[in-house]
Amino acid sequence: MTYNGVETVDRDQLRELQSERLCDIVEYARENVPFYREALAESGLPPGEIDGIEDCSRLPFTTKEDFRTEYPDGLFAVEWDAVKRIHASSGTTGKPKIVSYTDRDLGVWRSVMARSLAAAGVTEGDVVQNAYGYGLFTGGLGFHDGCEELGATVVPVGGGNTARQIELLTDLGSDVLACTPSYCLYLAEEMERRSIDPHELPLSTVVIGAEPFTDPMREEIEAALGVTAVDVYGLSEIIGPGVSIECAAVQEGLHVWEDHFYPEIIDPDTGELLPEGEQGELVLTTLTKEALPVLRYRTGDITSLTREPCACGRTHARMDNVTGRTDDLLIVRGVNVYASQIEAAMLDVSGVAPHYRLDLSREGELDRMNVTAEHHEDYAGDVATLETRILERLEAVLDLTPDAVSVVEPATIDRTETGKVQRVFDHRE
Ligand code: DLL
Repeated sequence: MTYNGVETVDRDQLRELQSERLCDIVEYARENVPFYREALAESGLPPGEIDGIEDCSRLPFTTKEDFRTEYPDGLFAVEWDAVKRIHASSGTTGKPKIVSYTDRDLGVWRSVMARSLAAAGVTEGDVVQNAYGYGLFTGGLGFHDGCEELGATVVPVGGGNTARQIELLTDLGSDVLACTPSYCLYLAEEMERRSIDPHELPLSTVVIGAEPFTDPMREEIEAALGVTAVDVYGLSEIIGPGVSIECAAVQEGLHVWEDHFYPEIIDPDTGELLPEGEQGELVLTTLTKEALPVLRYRTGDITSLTREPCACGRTHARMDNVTGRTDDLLIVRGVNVYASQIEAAMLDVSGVAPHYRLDLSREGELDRMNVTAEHHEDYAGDVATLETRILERLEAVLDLTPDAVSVVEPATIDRTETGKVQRVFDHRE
């Protein structure tokens, strides 16, 4: 079921709306953000030059670095008294990116989150256990507001506190669980350890996002909990969760709410626009943001786009599941590989559980890669065989021979109870 008529609007009408909004947001950013005034002038785009959505690719990019140099509020388009909320996203290094919202922005966020939850199959009467972290991270409050807007019952438990999570899931009979995929797996494991069978609970849907996961990982989650896992995507710089989501009805790509966020795919090396269907870096432009309008933001996330109609009836473009980021590319002895490719290849080997870590180091001039993975609880074979199978699979699929593969007992590798999981440990710097 759709939440808002705009989700199924005719594509010509959608384009018209996008064109109008793009022209307005470009002039708004020029007038109110000195950074954009300069960037637009440097790009040779005088006022009035942007005439429609087809001109979007003429605009200059905004990068993560721009958020850093303009820290904390250099990209804001409004005075502080109009800012009603702040969130932040912590990078791995340096200062966090500070993002701001006016009342109207918070309204847009609530409504795109409500739409997203409805697309995931959540309905008014559902109980949603929100295990995304509350605080500066956008996950907790983003989901919270969206649930309220939709009229669902929100259980604001936040991240971590696994014993409490399980107790609430059981006692309240939550219908929906919202959390990261890695935490979802951890909860499933802990339930098994406590002899609680998730299949006997009313839980039917998990809404997972905030970090990459592969299809085999999703299958593990669905089988362990007896649920449908729906992929939700977003980022603080654009709004938070609710930029795009899969429709539970079809689950072939994530609908990007194009009336508010305009997506493009570029070649990350040249910056050139790529045609529909090709994989590249996702670039997003906010069409309606007041406090923090962002033009052509280079997300670093790798995906592709399609505007083919979806059987669910929604007309908004769909992006592929994000399994990697441009800055996650590992170069190991000259071979380019993403952690997600290693994950997918390993999980193809039966008996391997979706808990692993990759350790990269350097010996003299040579890179070393050690892979550690757990075997499944019910794996009855010997560990050495599994290690060989993983090694062979990685060689065959990725052309990469790890220096060591260790298969360890279940529940050996550290779990992440709050925040985003880290699986790659690069000790080479
Ligand atoms: O992670 C917002 C969010 C919260 C999304 C809850 C979904 C659920 P940031 O902390 O700013 O915001 O991190 C954004 O996380 O650029 C991606 O690299 C990654 N990411 C987010 N969702 C997905 C997803 C939130 N579904 C960054 N699949 C993004 C893969 C994702 N990666």
